[in-house]
Amino acid sequence: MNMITNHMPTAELQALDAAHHMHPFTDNGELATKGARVITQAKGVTLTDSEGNQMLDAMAGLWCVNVGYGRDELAEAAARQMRELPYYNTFFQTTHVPAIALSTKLAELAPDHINNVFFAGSGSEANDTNIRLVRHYWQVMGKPTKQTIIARHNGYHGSTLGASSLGGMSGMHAQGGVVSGVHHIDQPNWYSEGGDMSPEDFGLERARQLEKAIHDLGEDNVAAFIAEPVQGAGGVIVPPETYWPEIQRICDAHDILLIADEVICGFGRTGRWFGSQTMGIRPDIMTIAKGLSSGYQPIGGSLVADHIADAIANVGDFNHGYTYSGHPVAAAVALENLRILEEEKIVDYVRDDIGPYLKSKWEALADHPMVGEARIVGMMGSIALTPDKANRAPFATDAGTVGYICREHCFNGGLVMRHVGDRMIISPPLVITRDEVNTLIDRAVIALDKTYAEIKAHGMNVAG
Ligand code: PXG
Repeated sequence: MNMITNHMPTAELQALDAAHHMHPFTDNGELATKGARVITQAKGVTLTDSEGNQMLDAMAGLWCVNVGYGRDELAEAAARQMRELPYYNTFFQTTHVPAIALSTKLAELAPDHINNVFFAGSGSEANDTNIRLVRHYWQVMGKPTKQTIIARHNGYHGSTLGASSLGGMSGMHAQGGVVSGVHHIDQPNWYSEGGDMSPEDFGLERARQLEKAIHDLGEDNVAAFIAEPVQGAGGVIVPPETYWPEIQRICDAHDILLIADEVICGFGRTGRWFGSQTMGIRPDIMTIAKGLSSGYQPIGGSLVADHIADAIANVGDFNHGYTYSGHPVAAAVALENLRILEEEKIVDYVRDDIGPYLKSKWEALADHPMVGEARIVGMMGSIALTPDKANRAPFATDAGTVGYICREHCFNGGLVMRHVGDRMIISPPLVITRDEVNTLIDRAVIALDKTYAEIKAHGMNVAG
């Protein structure tokens, strides 16, 4: 049975959307004149819109549909749980089976030193939890001045005020400001910022900015460092190999908590359960969301190391929590999603099979005359567009102009590939097949060729 809204003409749906729906990260006035694309169905890696067009979703929604669309088991888990117990909270000394089962499963999957989870409804909420958690922890530890959190420019940690303050997106900070006590250092983006340095030297230099910041702020004032193992929304920035070991050394040497924001990297995206494992780091807290439920339900959380969980137990309440912390339906769906990931060996598939296959195809895109680098870890990849490969130069046009042209060619050619500035990014469902990867690459090449032809025709293929 079709949903009733699917019987309406696209133009009517778009008009109602334009009249009443404020979209995230969107100029709603501009969108109203254009009309939003209406997605009506999805199966596997394929989206269908209200006009019947099909597109290969190389973004897994918003980096989250790890097991692909259309898994009946997840719908059934939700329906079952809704009938049995649609809602109850986990405040006031109560709990319920889905929250118990999911927290137990997460403790099993997480690194050995991490055995507790504080649930939230999203990645943003979880990062807000982290701010309060680490500050509370240091107070309990008798070091109340350790309150500042160091984060990175061009990092993304969410859209609530706390999470956007941790993030390093200046366009967000300009609208609504930031909370106090967050300090940003530079990102390990060798391609754009490495100049003449080798990637290895640059990785060390950027990591040592953390040590300098700790020194400048005073070790007694710094609570934690937060970063994504591989930056996602910032453009899939893969750090040089020297970066993370040096960051770990610095956090250990200065008694700084390490928060790995695993919202994108977690649950198989990098070919391990967590991006921290791929990067060889030992975080004290891991932020999770997205792939935790493959996006079928909104749920996030903070995975918390034993030494923190133990320290804040038996010292009074942690005055924090959300109505939907550990929501039973979301938890039941997440648990079923983890069962699918585990039983179908999807993380191994990424590490040993489809990840290496995609990598070989993706890295070959670097041969295209407009591609300055192609990077990929597991199932998250990016290419940098450039008019001058040898010098990794940006275009003379405003950043994002060429990327946007390329994205439009992708969409019109049946491929959802996003742009961040002039980087094109992918993060497909982990269950994508080899045939579908071939289709993804074929469509990406067509879009690159069309973009290249278009910018040359308009005299835009020049360095700025
Ligand atoms: N941390 C990371 C690393 C994320 O990527 C969040 C936290 C926040 O999660 P919630 O569930 O509150 O959205 C994210 C979210 C983009 C884009 O344009 C990326 C995200 C969200 C919206 C847009 O790539 N990531």
